[in-house]
Amino acid sequence: MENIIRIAVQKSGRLSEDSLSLIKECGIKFYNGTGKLKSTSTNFPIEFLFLRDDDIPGYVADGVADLGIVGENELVEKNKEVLVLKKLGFSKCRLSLAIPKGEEYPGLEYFEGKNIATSYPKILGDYLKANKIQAEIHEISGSVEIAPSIGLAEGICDIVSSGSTLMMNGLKEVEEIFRSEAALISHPNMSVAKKAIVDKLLFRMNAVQKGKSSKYVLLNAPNDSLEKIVSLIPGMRSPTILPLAQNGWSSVHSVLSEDQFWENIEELRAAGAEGILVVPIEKMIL
Ligand code: PRT
Ligand code: ZN
Repeated sequence: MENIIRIAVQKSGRLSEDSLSLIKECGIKFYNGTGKLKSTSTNFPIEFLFLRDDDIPGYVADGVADLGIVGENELVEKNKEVLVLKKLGFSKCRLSLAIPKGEEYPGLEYFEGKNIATSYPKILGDYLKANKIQAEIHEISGSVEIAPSIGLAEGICDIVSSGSTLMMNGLKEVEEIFRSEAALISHPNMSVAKKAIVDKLLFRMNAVQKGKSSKYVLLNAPNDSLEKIVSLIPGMRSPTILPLAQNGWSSVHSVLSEDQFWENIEELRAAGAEGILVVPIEKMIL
């Protein structure tokens, strides 16, 4: 079908919720009943396939799905021919090497001749090769972190987020080998009609992402410090300045990144700004 695109998203797991809320924030409506494997939007030409994340790169490479949302770790590991259209900023994690807590770690040479358990044999293999370390890779599909304690391997290479799983299993992180976040991927050769739909979706996703990282700031300021305040919150084109009912005061409205706001807050207050409101932005189109 040419006038509809198909996107593969994780059925249930760490990527699912953020993937679906991003799509909803793009104004795309769909029914996501439990146990459903397929769904079609009621107001945008897109169909959803709910899959295991491991299968997403392959489905997109084969063209069964036109788009997919998957972790970069899975993407690089599966090594399929797809394009990365956009990094999505959620499901951030790292792939790291870890060893038993009590072991001395002299550096990567620790792993020379050792056994390493992982679910990421390709990424680990490439890393060891690039660093000229000869080690045995023991591929297992889950519960990697128990491998050292049951004598299956001397070290592991696994996804780490907070680090608490490693700690609970008496392990310590010694090398970070890969950083990952969720990415929007596409089939490498899409028809012009499908590309046009994907462009529409990307336009919306960009607006949502820009909105999230920006804030709408309103504040009151004495007129004699307006110049200073405007320089601290320059906004998209320039701030809006409205007179207050009280003589000598104005209300200044601007849009800026949250980081920029916090960096300048003391200077804003020192310049006489008061009644400062910071409001979230849902979508932002420049
Ligand atoms: O069923 P399906 O195959 O679809 O899901 P899955 O079980 O393979 O994957 P899932 O849902 O666990 O993770 C999906 C993606 O989320 C991963 O491919 C990563 O890109 C990303 N991600 C982000 C994580 C984590 N954070 C994470 N903490 N994936 C896994 N973990 C696991 C890790 O394997 C380890 O067991 O959480 C543990 C470590 O967490 P901390 O916080 O204790 O360090
Ligand atoms: Zn998986």
